[in-house]
Amino acid sequence: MIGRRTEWSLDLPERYYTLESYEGGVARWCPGCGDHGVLTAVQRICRDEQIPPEKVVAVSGIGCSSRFPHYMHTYGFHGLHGRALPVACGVKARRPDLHVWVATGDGDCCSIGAGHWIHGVRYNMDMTVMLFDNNIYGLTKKQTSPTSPMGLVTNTHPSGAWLPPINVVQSVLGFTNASFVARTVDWNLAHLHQTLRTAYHHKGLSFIHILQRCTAYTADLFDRLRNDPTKLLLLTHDDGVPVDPAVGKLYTNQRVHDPSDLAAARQLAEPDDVVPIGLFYRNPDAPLYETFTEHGLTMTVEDKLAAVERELDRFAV
Ligand SMILES: Cc1ncc(C[n+]2csc(CCOP(=O)(O)OP(=O)(O)O)c2C)c(N)n1
Ligand SMILES: [Mg+2]
Repeated sequence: MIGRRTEWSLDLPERYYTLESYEGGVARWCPGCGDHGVLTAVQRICRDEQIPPEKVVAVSGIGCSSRFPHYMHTYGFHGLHGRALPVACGVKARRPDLHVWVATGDGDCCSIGAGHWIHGVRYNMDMTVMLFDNNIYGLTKKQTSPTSPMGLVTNTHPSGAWLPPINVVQSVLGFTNASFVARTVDWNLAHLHQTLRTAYHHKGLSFIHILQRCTAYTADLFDRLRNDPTKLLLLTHDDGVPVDPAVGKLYTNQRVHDPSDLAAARQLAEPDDVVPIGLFYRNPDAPLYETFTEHGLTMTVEDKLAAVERELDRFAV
């Protein structure tokens, strides 16, 4: 036939995804902001796992950290303030085949979004939730957040934050049906990467509390932890976050912690001068809400209409 060569094949070559496959717009976060490292870690995990970009959705609320979806060359949803988790649960309910990364801030999650925080964790849908905790409202320029330490001078509390901060890890460990709770820091990229990778492989909602530097408003807040590595307690266990040799060498203050032990996890989460990082708790048997929402996903429109008709017929007089 004219114009058609029989030796041509329409089979597409196998795709290999590089870091660039996941890179969206140029990140407009400040130089030195901890958010850059988290973004890179997520892109690296997507590349290492070779997740097709069209199978990834980044979901967020509002805040500096919530600009995350713009910088991923995947599907994304930059939602409303505090509403990252309801959007993410909705995506997961209809499209359980997609991997959802949720980016939320300490204001977004623990203040206006606190109600959704409790129920999102309880729904335990398979997604990775990253709380970027810079202890401040960054985007709106330095208001007290629920995790601001007492005495922190902010625009809403010029004489110092008035109330004790919410303990994020302790709170999540108190929520019903929590299935994966970890903490890491943005300034140790190896630990950050391994924590997010472990979270990605968990089936259920993995919640990661990330201590994140804001160079503009809370620049020196984590200096105490950064300048003295013994102020961080590295949690180790065969079922925990794998310890990179360089991380093990830097953080000599270590403790073997079995992540199936909820009581021990809660004790570790108590406020202390020394801050534990790693996996606090994991329960692979916690029920997942998508086992409920998956019902009927494969039904055709005709099947659904027929089911509705059948139900209505029961009330026919
Ligand atoms: C309903 C609503 N209330 C208030 C705001 C204003 N607002 C935007 S971002 C933000 C706080 C952001 O802080 P955080 O979640 O910690 O994110 P960060 O900027 O620190 O990453 C606030 C109060 C808003 N956009 N919508
Ligand atoms: Mg914040």
